[in-house]
Amino acid sequence: MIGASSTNEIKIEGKTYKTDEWMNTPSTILAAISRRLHLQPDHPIALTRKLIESRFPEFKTHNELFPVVSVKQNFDSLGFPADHVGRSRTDTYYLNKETVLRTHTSAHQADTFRAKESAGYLISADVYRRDAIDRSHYPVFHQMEGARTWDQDAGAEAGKPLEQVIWDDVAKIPKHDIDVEDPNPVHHPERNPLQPGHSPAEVEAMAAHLKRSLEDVVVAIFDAARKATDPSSSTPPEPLKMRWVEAYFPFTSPSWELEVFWQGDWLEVLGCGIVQQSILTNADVTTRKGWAFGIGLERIAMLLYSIPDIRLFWSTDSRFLSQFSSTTPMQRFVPFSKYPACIKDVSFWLRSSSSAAGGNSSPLSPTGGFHENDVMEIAREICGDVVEDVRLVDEFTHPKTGRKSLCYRTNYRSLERTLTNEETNELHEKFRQQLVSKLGVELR
Ligand code: FA5
Ligand code: MG
Repeated sequence: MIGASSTNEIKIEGKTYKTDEWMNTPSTILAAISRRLHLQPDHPIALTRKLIESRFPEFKTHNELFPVVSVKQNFDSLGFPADHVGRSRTDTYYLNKETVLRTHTSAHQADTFRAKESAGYLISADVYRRDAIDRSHYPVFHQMEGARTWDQDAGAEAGKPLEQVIWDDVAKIPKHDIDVEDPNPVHHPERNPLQPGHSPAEVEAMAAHLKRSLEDVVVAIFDAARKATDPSSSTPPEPLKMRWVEAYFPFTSPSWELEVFWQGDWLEVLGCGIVQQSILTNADVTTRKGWAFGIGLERIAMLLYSIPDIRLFWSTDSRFLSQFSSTTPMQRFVPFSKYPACIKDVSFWLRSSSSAAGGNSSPLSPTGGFHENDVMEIAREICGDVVEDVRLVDEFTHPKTGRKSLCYRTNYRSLERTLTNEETNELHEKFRQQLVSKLGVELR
């Protein structure tokens, strides 16, 4: 149950939150909280979660953590610098200055480490972000966090160096024969440094354990996808190609991302790294070191079932839901007929910087700055799931006035039916008008 009242309070599933000028969460987003796709027994997100969980049998699982968290949990506890873009209202849904919808499952790292329940844990949950609109990005999606730590005295107790204890654990991970691209050194002094107190040998062992565990997940997903019956008996799934790339997260070092080749392009499926020791210390876990990862469940489910568009996960159409079951053998997804696309452009002038600096501020961008995520949010607000993607197709600056013009191309297409002309025209007109009223742009 969601309710807003004039007293600047909002009620979400029985909990009351004060709202203030930081509030930027639309009711369409709040409505997603009750869906809990990762807990619906026959939903592909839940089935994907269970398949991944089965690769980590000794890990403790947490699947019911509430999505409203503090800025402290989501950012401060993880060492995000005060000026990190992730904290901005253009990227994150706030209820008030101190309270957000979690942007990632890492928001629960500190608390889960502090509970000291097990050497390994998994957290699956819905997460919320203002982001791009396309086939693999959605403002609400699901992540699974995983972490595994070792006591730094474990080696001494076993009469061998700690790295050897970790390598012994690496040997327990199922082997695969896929050639994985990994051109990066395990650590790099500037780009991907070791932490003080971490020896190169320990980090190499932890990195191997982390990477082998995650490769095992992707291989298991592809094996399941290959075995899945294909009722339409179309082309077989693509051969598996994966690569590791260096990454940066404030809460791990060194850090990496894993990408999988999918439908002609590299798709990022997860981020991971060696946990910053300060997080463990702040969580009162002073004698352990280890790794953490955060995986996008939709991205993995798309690989597993050949689901072509991330919006489908939110569909309540039985032509989608009836294709997934926990009791029958896995089937690849058979797309129902593809309905026609309707492409429309909108071009506009940004407010010139002089007027932006004046009092002419918009509700979404009180500082007068323009952010593409605001365009995305307006499109989602008006069109819901009828918008397939929105992309910048042209950009230029007037040589005399210095004003900047942008052109966005919107692809309107329902997954469930053919849209009428009147309907798309009406949506597009609303979209244009809200760009003006909310962002203060001038249509061309
Ligand atoms: C994170 O969220 C980090 N918390 C991951 C992490 C955890 C790193 C623990 C280190 C240690 P990132 O923003 O890259 O990282 O998101 C992780 C994954 O979520 C991505 O690889 C992708 O699979 C998925 N993802 C991100 N944005 C979206 C989106 N808008 N829609 C669907 N999936 C997304
Ligand atoms: Mg990423």
